[in-house]
Order: sequence, then C-alpha cells, then structure tokens
Amino acid sequence: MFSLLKGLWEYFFRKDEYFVVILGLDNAGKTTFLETIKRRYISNYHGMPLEKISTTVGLNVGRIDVGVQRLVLWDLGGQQDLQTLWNEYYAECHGVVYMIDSCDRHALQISAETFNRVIHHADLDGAPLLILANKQDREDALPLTEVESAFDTSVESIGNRDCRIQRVSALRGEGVFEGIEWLAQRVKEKPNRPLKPVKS
Ligand SMILES: Nc1nc2c(ncn2[C@@H]2O[C@H](COP(=O)(O)OP(=O)(O)OP(=O)(O)O)[C@@H](O)[C@H]2O)c(=O)[nH]1
Ligand SMILES: [Mg+2]
Repeated sequence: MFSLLKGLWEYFFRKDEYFVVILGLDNAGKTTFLETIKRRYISNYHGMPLEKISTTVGLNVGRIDVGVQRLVLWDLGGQQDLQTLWNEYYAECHGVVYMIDSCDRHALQISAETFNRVIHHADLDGAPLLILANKQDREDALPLTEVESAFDTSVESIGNRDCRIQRVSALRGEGVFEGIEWLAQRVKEKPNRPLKPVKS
C-alpha cells in the first residue's frame, strides 16, 4: 500500500528536468536574460542589480519551474577563449538559447558564424533553437529583419528542427518570458534525448 501511494505521489508530483544552454558572443546579454528569468520564475529571488552584472568567466546556473517542467539554464561566458568550453555542455542539453546584441553591427556577422558552428555540433541534433535579438529597447537596435538576414546562411543547417527568432529586451524583460515558455513547450513535445525525472 505504501509503495502504491508513493508511486502515485511521484507520478503526480514528478517534474521532468530539461537542460538549456544560453550561448552568444560576450556582451550580448545572456546573464541579464538569465537574471530576468530567475526573478520572474523563482519566488523571493533577489539577485544582484542588473546593472551590476559583469562578464561571465565560468558558468551561471538557473533552475526554474515552468508548469510541471523544470528547466536548468546554463549561462556560459561568450568571450572567444571561453567559447571552446561550450561544447562540454551539449551532450546533456535539450534546448539552446542563442543571444544576439542587436546594437553591435560589427559583431553581427561573427555572431552568425558562431551560431552556425554551434548548430553543426552533432550533440545538438534536434535540439530546439530560440534565437533572441536582444537590446531592442535601444534606439540604435537593428530591426529584426536585418538581424534575421545575417543569420540566413544557417537556414539550411537548421533544417526541420524547431527554431524561433524574436526581438527581446533582457533588461526590461520584454519578450523573454514568451521565448522561454515557447522553448519549454518545444523541449517537452519533442525531447531530443532522455529526461531525468526529479522530485518536487
Ligand atoms: N539596453 C540594453 N542593455 C542590455 C540588455 N541586455 C543586456 N544589456 C547590457 O549589455 C551588457 C552585457 O550584458 P551581459 O548580460 O553581461 O552579457 P553576457 O552575454 O552575459 O556577456 P558575457 O558574460 O561576457 O558573455 C550589460 O551592460 C547589460 O546591462 C538589454 O536588453 N538592453
Ligand atoms: Mg554573462
């Protein structure tokens, strides 16, 4: 009887855990995005003021519950010498957030090439891709159509995996929640690798 009740308890209160990497060049706004997400989804979370965030050298982790799903978000440093560490996280990853600085015209092409390299990695086959054109609160931000055209060369490599590109302001929290909820839905519907159930 006890094991039946325990089984039922676990069935109803079990959360599936999905791992998501947040990638993009340095200064794109990845850590700001993660902090904004944590403030929304973690009750009583008091992170550091957004304007005090500095460049990431290691890894920032966020665990959030979106409905019955738990997302573990890995925010990695985007500086060039740190990018070599990114692929150490791919083997466990269910989804990718790729962050672009829409105001940095000079870095846009490099960002697109970096994205192209990321999506060619075999460990990310089938992983849904959420591409965020960030800093859209600024007047000098490129419109989404211009950001999109820089990423056109990746269309073939994206193939039929789920992909969404949208405008956001990580700083103001505009667009970010719709984005993360879309990704949560996609990883749930078509997981690219086995899940690790966790208890509430
Ligand atoms: N205006 C504006 N500034 C932003 C936005 N998101 C981030 N920033 C600013 O961009 C700068 C870099 O933000 P980070 O979140 O540290 O960028 P990052 O991608 O984590 O950078 P690395 O850790 O070096 O890879 C900071 O000064 C942020 O305040 C945004 O949506 N709008
Ligand atoms: Mg960072």
